[in-house]
Amino acid sequence: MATEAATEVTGAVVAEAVAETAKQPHRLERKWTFWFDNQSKPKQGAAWGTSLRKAYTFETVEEFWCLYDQIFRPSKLPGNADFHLFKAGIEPKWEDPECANGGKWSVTSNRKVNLDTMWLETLMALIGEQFDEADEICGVVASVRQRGDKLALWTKTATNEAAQMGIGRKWKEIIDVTEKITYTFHDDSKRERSVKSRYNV
Ligand code: MGP
Repeated sequence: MATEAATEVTGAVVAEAVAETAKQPHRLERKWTFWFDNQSKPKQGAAWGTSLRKAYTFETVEEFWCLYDQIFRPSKLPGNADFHLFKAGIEPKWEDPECANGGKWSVTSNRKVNLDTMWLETLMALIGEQFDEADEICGVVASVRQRGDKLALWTKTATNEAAQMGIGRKWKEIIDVTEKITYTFHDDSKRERSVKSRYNV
């Protein structure tokens, strides 16, 4: 009898602890920022980046889901617009010191549904710190374009081939892509519009 009562009490305590934990926000390893760039109505002569806006910085799983559900799905974007998720403190620009010597893996998507899925899988992998080379990651960009939607995963040290290849391979698994994907250096993009890829995986 006494044992039964003790079990009941223990059960109640555990249930209360679980409920309490569920109420607490689940903190991420680091803070992340969503950005938005709407170039659908570009101002004549405006420099690149004029329409780029920092939208939200968050650090819990709950905030992430709320922001994702309400706003940050590429299928909600107008044409010629981008969403970005970058580590807080890094701007999604070549000029940012963390990106200046970097580059990006790119993948194109033909269907909106596919872009949404690949974007979400990538976001979860980033905030869940699933890349071994997490320090090398800057962020991800989803772009809606007439000639094909695309995702780009920006990384820090373009010349570190081993790190970039590791990230590229892992990213393909995460987004379930079997076709070849390519890596370009920002330095090359700065010099010319159509750049040659440096790595493929
Ligand atoms: P892009 O990102 O390489 O190609 O940038 P995208 O988005 O496919 O091209 P779009 O025309 O469909 O928008 C295209 C151009 O934007 C580059 O050639 C640069 O002139 C400018 N640009 C892009 N980025 C990411 C930067 C940047 O970080 N800094 C600066 N200064 N210009 C940029």
